[in-house]
Amino acid sequence: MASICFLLTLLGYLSFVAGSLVPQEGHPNITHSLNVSTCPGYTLHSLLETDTGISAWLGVAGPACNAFGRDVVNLTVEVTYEISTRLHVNIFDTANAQFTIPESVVPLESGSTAINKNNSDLQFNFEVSPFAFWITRRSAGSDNHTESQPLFDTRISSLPATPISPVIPLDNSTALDGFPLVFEDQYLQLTSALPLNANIYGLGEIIASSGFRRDVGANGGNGTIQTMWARDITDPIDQNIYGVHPVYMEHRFDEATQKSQTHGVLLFSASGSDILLLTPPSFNTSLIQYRMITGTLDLYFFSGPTPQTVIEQYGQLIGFPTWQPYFGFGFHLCRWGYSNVSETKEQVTKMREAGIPLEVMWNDIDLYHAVRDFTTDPVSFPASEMKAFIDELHANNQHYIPIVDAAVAKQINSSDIYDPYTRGVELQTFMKNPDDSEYIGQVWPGYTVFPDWFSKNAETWWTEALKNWSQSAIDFDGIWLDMNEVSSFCTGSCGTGADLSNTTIPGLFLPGTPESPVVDYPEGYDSSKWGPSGNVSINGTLTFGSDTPIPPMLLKRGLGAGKQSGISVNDPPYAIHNGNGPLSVHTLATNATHANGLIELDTHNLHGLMETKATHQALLSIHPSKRPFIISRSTTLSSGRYAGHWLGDNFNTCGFIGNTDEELCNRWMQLSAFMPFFRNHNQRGALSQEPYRWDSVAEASRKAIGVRYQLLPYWYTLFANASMMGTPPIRALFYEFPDEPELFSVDRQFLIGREILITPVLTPNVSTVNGIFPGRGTVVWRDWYTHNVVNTTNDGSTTSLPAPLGHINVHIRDGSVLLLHDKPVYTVTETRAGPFALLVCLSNDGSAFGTAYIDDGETVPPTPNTTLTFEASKGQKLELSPKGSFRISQTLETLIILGVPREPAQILLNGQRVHSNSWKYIAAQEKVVLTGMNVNLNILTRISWS
Ligand code: MIG
Repeated sequence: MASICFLLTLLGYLSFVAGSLVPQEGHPNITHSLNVSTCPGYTLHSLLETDTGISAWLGVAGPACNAFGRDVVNLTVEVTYEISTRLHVNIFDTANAQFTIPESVVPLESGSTAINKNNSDLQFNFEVSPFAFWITRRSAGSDNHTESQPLFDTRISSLPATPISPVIPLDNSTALDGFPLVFEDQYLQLTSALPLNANIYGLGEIIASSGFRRDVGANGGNGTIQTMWARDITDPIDQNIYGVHPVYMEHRFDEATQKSQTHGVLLFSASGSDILLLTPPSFNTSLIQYRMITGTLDLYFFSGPTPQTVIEQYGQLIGFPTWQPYFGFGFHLCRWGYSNVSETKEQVTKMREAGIPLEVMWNDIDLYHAVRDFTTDPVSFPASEMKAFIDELHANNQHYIPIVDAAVAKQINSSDIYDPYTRGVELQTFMKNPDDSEYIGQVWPGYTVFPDWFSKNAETWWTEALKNWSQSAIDFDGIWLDMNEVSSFCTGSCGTGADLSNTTIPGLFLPGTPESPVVDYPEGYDSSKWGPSGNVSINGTLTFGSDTPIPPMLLKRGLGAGKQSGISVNDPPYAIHNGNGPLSVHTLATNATHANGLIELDTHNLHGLMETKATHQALLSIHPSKRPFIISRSTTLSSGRYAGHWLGDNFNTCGFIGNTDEELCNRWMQLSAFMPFFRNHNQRGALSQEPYRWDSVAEASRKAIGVRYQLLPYWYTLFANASMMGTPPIRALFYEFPDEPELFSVDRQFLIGREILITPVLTPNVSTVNGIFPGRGTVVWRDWYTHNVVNTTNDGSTTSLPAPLGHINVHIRDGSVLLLHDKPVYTVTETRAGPFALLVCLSNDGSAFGTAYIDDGETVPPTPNTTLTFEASKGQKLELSPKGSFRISQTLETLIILGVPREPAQILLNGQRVHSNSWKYIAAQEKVVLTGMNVNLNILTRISWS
């Protein structure tokens, strides 16, 4: 029988497991919790060890505790040394009854590879009873102090029962007696020691109050409960949001040697879960604890040893990011509330009149007829007019992207023709209730059904719907996937037995309607000056009044904990800390059923990925030669193979929720120009915020977009490297400078690739910004605009930079060579057709290096491509060498070399003296500029100066 101990109150329990985690109200069904620490753990009974790994069999080590489900008696542990940098530890129920992510959903690159364990960077170590394991780095020890502590260590589970040390004072009556391995059908728990106050990054998707570096509960931090449950919610702080990524990176720095090493840990799971980071009082380690409600404990360890290599190794396993088309890097304009085709067209016209490049025009659900997917409204967006409009965009080298919502409208009656629904019923592609009836939820169109991505015909049906839409009216260039967490506005199958003709949703009004005005203005907004429209040019003088920083949003954290009950998949015994409370709120009930019998409880977190994957396939089938351009709101492990992501309903800057103002939009348009996906999107009913609305924003946007478009070959190369090797295009400063601890928490600046440092303004009403310049004085950083060398500090402290409104700080690292578009014009296609420029920033020793990946920017790889390598060396020479089969038709016209200390007497281009009219020297920036070069990039070119 179950030995269940109702030991602690919720509060006591939380402080017990989570140090100083602050409990908050909000979770409806929590009254008490169980003491999992008394669970028996497991004993290793038998073992088979080979050169490439270990198979071990475990049995439960004592009376079952059945804490939040039933203890699984027999477990198997498979340890595989897959490649030298990756170790796989899979702990699963020997009976194989638990849900695991099907290979068809996330095909891992691991396949059946295995290596001799002696060739692995990582080592698996274990203890028999209670079973515990720890992962070490083979190279650790001798010259390396950073990792005397194992990378991962579950021996925390074998802390002596009583008396225990150290004692955690709880409610004065209870003491910690360990963190045993728990493996039940509805609850799994695994705990590992981390270094005290470890540097942990990842475990998304989250907007964490701690910032990029996660709060492990040391040094006065509260610790972290990261809940993994995809959720449609307007960007709260510290709660689960749209995506689920149970992977983290730990960066270890050793004070003694001043050196660092990084590793990564992936929990390959789709389970609803809580991942806790905590430091119990008086512990000399911090902890990570996984608490899952389904699945198995399937772990992968990546040895790094740098942040960048960890990310590459992770990509190598789950798949690299998809290839993006070149146009995707252009500027995108969108809003919810362009209510008809002429209003949409008007944006395109106004953008052109203002000279602000517009690459892609978008429409939101306003486009639809009766808010139904794959339709156009016959009155406001007639198909013929949309067709003509999109044709015109294409003729102007511009693009068009519409939204697709995840839920599909249910037909109201038999005279209501809606083919995507009837066809789906025919092909059996929709989710069911446990009794096999149709699962009916509710979204904007009223009652809806939901694609069952596990059903046999789902992908065929989806492709057909997208193809019909694209051919009949909307010849799209990409697809925007919204609401795919998946979102449903009612609880349970609310349309079952209901009056289907009733499509009004009680209490739910579109934003901007009289019932739901958008009243949220930026801090300091003065409606008496700017009126309700806000779109008043203020001629450069900021009238914004306050210089207090924007306070963080303090939203309630939903709180869950264990609840003993019978088996009900709509109400699992352990309540993860879902911000919405019960799992089925604002999404499908967890008892919704898939064609193959799988329940939503197990598969919920995969919905977005599966829809994205199906859409990617559909787009390939519609335009086989074109790279699919997709953004998805919900993502999980491997979503990047098929699509990009946008941030959902973020609060207003020139972002989504609420109203914006001129200053915010100005800063935000400039910052976003240095993000991979650059889109201005707005809520229905809020103030208009297109960049042409204010003179200052228009000017700031033109300037920042100009820089972005110059840098497109650089962006494109970074993304090619991501698709080929998993190298992250956007980098935290410490990725590039891993031994500088002052950078470990820096998240208000970032690097694009290795070379470009962005220091945005994130506070109102300022004209300077403090930035840190990594390298502690050993790196020469030059201003993008002036080419002046920045006077940086050598102690890792910050430097104050001028940052008037309309200026974003961009700096270039030395030792770099950047291929640029020489003269950006209105669209990406036209910009691409123009000549190139090359910017060389010599380091102090006269060297510099760079590459550029070039192909047609459109067809699906493998496709002809050429990599240009640029190398400057001490002998005052520069070599440009091509490799590959793609013919580059644009010439190199301009070359700028920075860091040439003296004016050269002569410059040679392929052995020929360059005429003095074609180059100049500017002493203040140590700059040589060559113009009108007409260099063919398909052949080796040598330039030297002396
Ligand atoms: O319930 O389609 O995040 O970008 O504009 C809101 C309307 C649905 C949420 C998306 C947002 C989009 C909005 N959608």
